[in-house]
Amino acid sequence: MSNSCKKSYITTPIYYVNDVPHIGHAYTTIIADTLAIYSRMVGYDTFFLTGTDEHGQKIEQAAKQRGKTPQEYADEISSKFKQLWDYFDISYDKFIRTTDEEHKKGVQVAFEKMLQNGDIYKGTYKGNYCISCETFFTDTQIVDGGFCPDCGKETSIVEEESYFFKLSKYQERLLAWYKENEKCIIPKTRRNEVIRFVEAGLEDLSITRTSFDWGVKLPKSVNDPKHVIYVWLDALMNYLTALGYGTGEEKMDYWPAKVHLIGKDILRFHAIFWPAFLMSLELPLPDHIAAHGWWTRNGEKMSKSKGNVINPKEVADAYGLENFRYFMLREVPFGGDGDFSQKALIDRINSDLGNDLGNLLNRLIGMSSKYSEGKVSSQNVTKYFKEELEEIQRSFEKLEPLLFDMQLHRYLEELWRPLGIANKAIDKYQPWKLMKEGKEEEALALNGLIANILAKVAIMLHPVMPKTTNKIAKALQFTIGVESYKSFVKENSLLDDFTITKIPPLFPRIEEQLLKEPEAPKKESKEKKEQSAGVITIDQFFQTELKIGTIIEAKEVQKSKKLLKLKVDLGEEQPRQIIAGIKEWYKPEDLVGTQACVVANLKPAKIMGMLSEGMLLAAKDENGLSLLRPETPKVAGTKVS
Ligand code: ME8
Repeated sequence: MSNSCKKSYITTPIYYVNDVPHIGHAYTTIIADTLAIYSRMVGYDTFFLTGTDEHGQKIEQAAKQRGKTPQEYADEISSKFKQLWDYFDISYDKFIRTTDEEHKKGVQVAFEKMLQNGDIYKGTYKGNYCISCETFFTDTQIVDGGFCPDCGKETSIVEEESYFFKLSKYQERLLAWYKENEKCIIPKTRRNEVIRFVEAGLEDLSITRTSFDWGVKLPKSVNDPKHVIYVWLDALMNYLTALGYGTGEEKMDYWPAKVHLIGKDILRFHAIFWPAFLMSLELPLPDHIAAHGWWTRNGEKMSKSKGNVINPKEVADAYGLENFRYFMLREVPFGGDGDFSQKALIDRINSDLGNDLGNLLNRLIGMSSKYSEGKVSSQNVTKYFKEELEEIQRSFEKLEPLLFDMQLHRYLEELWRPLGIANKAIDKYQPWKLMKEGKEEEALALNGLIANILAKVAIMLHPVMPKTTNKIAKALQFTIGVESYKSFVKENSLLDDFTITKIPPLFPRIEEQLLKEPEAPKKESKEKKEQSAGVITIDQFFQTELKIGTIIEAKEVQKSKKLLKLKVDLGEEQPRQIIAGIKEWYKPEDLVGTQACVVANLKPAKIMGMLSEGMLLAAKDENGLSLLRPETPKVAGTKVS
């Protein structure tokens, strides 16, 4: 950890209110929550921020589609995010909304400051705009002549008067920052990616829009009411306005952020625009911008339209919130993509949590009840298990730097090593044998070793599984917090003697998937598919009444180059009048007495003011048009089938 301060400011992205929270949002928030709990436990004065991003054209459109005002719509979805985080016991200190008055004011103050510093100028912007990503793309960036390189949706050309931020001015300073601060962007590969992007050259950034309304207005001092501030400037500023920037500064001593936790999709905004804005505002830059990977479903991006979105609440309700937290952090190396599967989740619960951790506690409860009426003592642990204790200590020393380096899966992997040592020690020393052999002191010391390992692991696992580890601590008669962290983890102290409290198994075995797999996107019914492929049923065919008609009269239609007026006998009381566009290919006199196939149940229509009571069937190719006729004469009115 850098020692810049004893403060620790941790943020998640503020989520767009155009969609309800899903497993991806939960992942970011759970990582941030883990870091925040850890931060508090190790004694940092911590401030954890999350919230919602509510302005912009995308939100304006989403609201409109639902017949709501943008504010009504934003209120509704924002509260869904807040409710979910509350349900998940996320330990945020502030939930910010970009529609908060203080935030809007803070954004305007920042705009004024950038203007004063000569970093904003007025110009015209023309570019390919993706509403979904709220981003302009250059002609070389767009794909297939007009599609967004990020989300694949169609972009539109937007030309408008705009204020620009002099991003290009900060190119060199940004590069220097990346190069001098190895961990400013985590993982390293992402940092390299950003360096390459910036080295290729930065263009100034359009930071206002005139094409819609739903955003923060420019400060009054600028007096240009048709502009609203670009959503990304508005959104990024939340990290400062949440601390009171521009409205009182009451919490600005938390700045700079220890870590901005984000998904890889929004790296460019955080790693390029944001530090440049901060430089312009003459503020220090964050310690880390950490970009994690993508959660997919069967290898595919999750989206509502594909029907493969995973609802994090359902997963947490079915499998246990903290098991779900553990799974997400353990399963995927930070920065990499991960595919969600219930099977993998069940394996982690049964194996890592159930076998390695839960069973160890059960065995300790069992053995200490049997051998010492539940009494556990650390007294002879060093005497018998010095080597094991040293090995454990080395493991814990390795743990510390891993969390803020975002090596969460390695952190958990490393944390499982002491559990492995404990489980192995039981198999190796076989306390039941020791007891039989009269080596009671050694057997009880082994229980002491196990209890101490469990206590230390519980403390370090606490940020990931707060409630579960509190239960373990309760069984072992201690409390997890700054004090116990200091004494058991930092100073390697051992537990005072205690009598174990029996608790029910923490991780009951899961035998089968508890959630129905989301239904595959609804398949079109066979019939529907055939219909759309142009296939009809026999019944549908017979809805068309086809008959053989005898043409008994044919006349030219005055002033028409194409039409002939025919009288056709369909075996009915009266011949029908049919207006046919066949004049180019047939002379009236040649038609009389011949037969043709007629659509007999067409709704009569008026053609050039004349009633037409049917249609002749004909085939036309480059050689001309031919009426379809029976090979040999048929009685007028014969059905065609
Ligand atoms: O981008 N896997 O908001 P957003 C992992 N408002 N993480 C995912 C994910 C997935 N499939 N889907 C979403 C915005 N996320 C802006 C941010 S910040 C100043 C403004 C997570 O609602 C991930 O953290 O689209 C990603 O960066 C974030 O949600 C995007 O949320």
